[in-house]
Amino acid sequence: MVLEALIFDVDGTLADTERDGHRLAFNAAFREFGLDWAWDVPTYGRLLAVTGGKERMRHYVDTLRPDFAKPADFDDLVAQLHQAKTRHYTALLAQGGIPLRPGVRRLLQAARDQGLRLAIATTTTPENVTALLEHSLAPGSEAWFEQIGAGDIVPAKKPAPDIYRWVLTRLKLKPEQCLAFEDSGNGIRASCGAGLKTVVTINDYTADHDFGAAVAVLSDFGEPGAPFRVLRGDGLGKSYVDLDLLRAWHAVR
Ligand code: XBP
Ligand code: MG
Repeated sequence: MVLEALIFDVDGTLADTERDGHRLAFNAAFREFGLDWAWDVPTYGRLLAVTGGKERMRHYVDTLRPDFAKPADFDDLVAQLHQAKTRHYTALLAQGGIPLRPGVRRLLQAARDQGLRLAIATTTTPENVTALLEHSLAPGSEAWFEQIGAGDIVPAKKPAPDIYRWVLTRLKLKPEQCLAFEDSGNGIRASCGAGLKTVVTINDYTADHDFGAAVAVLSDFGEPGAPFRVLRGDGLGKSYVDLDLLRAWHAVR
């Protein structure tokens, strides 16, 4: 089948947003609310096992803060904290805080030039996607993506396949007509669960996750003069990901 569309995860895939983005924004929200919660780098790595910011905060309290006396309106508190966190995170992005990962801009531009359709399937909040695209990709670049599946649009977040299925339905495409791009174990369980061939670019938080189902696992997409490392799969002698390589991976049986 012909490759028609590329579906991208956001956090960890388009940009390294977790350690120095989301984590800092959570901590700023906790301080704003006078809470003594503070997520250091290793703790946040463990908390990433739970996708979704609201879900992650609840998981933190349930597993690591048995001492915290939950107020009767705990769900409200979580919702307010999450709104504050989103405000801190989008402000950080507006300051140009987080660059795209190597090769992301080039690949998106090449896909557009060649008429491949683009979409997003992410666990994060829609405002965060808009802010990242606007400030780190290009003003107005949200319009490059035909469908943006984000946040609470489906109740079951990754590793459930629902967000990918939602995007596929809206694109009116079969999984065999697309490639997905992910960076994490939860992400690839979601994409592969929806029947999508998946290319993985790892990061510090996800390097030891199980990517056995990936068609290729890479250090990053690479750039001319800044080659990627191929950790799994066949790089076909290339030093960076281009559309020919994506089409070759898409054709792998
Ligand atoms: C991203 C996430 C999100 C963000 C926070 O996962 O796990 O929870 O860390 O987002 P993926 P919100 O890359 O698999 O989509 O705070 O906006 O929920
Ligand atoms: Mg991710």
